[in-house]
Amino acid sequence: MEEKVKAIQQEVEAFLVKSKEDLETFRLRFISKKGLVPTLFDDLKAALPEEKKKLGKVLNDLKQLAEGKFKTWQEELENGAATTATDIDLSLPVIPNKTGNLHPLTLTRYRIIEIFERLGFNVSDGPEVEDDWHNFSALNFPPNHPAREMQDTFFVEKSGAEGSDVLLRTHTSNVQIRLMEKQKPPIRSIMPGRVYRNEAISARAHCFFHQVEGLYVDRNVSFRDLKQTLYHFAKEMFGQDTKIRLRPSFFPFTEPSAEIDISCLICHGKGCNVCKYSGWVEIAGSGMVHPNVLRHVNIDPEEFTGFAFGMGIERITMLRYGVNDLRLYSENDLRFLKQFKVVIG
Ligand code: 2NM
Repeated sequence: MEEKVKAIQQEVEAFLVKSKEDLETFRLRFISKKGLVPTLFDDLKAALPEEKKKLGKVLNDLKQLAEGKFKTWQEELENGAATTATDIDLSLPVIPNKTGNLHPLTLTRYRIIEIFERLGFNVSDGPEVEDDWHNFSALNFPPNHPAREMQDTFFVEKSGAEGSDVLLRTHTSNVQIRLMEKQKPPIRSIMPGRVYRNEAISARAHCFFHQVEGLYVDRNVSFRDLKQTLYHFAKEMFGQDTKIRLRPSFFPFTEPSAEIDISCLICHGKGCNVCKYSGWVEIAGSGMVHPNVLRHVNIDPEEFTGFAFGMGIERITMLRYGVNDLRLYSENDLRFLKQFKVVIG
């Protein structure tokens, strides 16, 4: 009898339950009225009186073991948790996914490039440390323009000689000038890049930020090409029901010039604090390339015309994702950066 008990105990201990079916098999085999453990109690009645006490205790222990196991498994299966009998412990913490992700400004830059590449624009690049000629003079900035002051521009070297100061570019238009110097029309190109301005850092201003400028120069390029191109861009970027509005503006390098607004994405024109209750938000500056600029790069303004535009990547990213502080882009706080995890491809 003792051996029989031992064998059954070993079997109970080795039994694996992974499903409700397993559990029922366990119950029928060991616990149910005709199961092995109750049957042992029947056998106990026939045992010798001097053995009864000892065997009774052993049997009670076995009964408790079997019923205890049954109860634990039953609870685990009911809670949908892993059973202690499986190899996989689903209660362990997950292995963290340590892959990085693209910066939100990079995501926006990629999207802008994608939209313009489909229209036949290519991407050009140029230096961030620039001379005065390519950053100001060639772009028709007059000699005493305020942007040329120390308060607005970071100078690397101030030589005093006209056109030769070295500075950190204040816009990516320097790349347009360099491109037109070495390539003649047709030109259809966009220039994404970092630019620098001597500004105090706040939620709305930073001493460096990112722009995408665009340039299209050919015969018969007109203002309506500009308008339709930026209308197409706005719809691709912000949704097909986006409207645009042009407001007259002024830049030294374009004439005429216009500021481009889009209908407010947040309130759809009803009025909110993103559009300051106007229903419109500014996204870009633009205009027809000034004839003086074309002359500076030896392109005949009688033969060729062009349009140009510039937009801030930070600003477009703010509208896209609801970012409300420029400083977030450069603080490298992972709690911010991790929110832009996207699956590419
Ligand atoms: C802007 C707004 C309007 C611009 C003009 C030129 C060039 F070189 F063709 F004259 N490049 N970029 C331009 C025009 C930039 O940024 C707000």
